[in-house]
Amino acid sequence: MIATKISSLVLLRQNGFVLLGMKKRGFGIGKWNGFGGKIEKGETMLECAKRELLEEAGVVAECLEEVGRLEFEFLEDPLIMKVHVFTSSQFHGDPRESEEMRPQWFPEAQVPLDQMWADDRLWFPLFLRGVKFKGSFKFTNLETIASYSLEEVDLL
Ligand code: 6U4
Ligand code: NA
Ligand code: NA
Repeated sequence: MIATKISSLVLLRQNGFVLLGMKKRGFGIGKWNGFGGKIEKGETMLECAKRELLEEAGVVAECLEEVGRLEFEFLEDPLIMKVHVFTSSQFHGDPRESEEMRPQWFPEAQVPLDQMWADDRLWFPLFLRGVKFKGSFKFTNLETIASYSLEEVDLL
């Protein structure tokens, strides 16, 4: 049996800025990333995205839109990670630091791609252009992609 882990990832945008969080613990520690986490029993993907954003950044998003689907595999690890990427430019509350994340707004032209997951370098340009995307990435370790596919799609 192949185990699958399903998680959300939320990237808020406003006035030419993107909100990222410095991950303070757990998977991806030390990297800037969107906010998100594993789906819980009985919850939809959208509910998961909204809950994780509130828990990790203290922000309530209105009308999150799903813009991307990503799949990750690591060499010699049978687990497949599926990540649903959401965005919104409408939300309530000022981002505040949580136990998991330290939020910071970055100008779209100065997203710290060298301190993010290696796949972000590949799909962030599509995200910033506002197109939908699907990608699949095989990592050899936490920093290196061995092979991948990435495409723009009309429907996810
Ligand atoms: P919980 O407690 O569910 O929040 P956590 O370990 O933070 O646990 P997890 O394992 O679902 O959550 O993944 C952490 C977050 O990082 C999710 O939002 C998905 C995201 N993520 C994982 N791999 C990624 C990758 N290669 N590129 C990327 N985001 C990734 O941009
Ligand atoms: Na998380
Ligand atoms: Na979480």
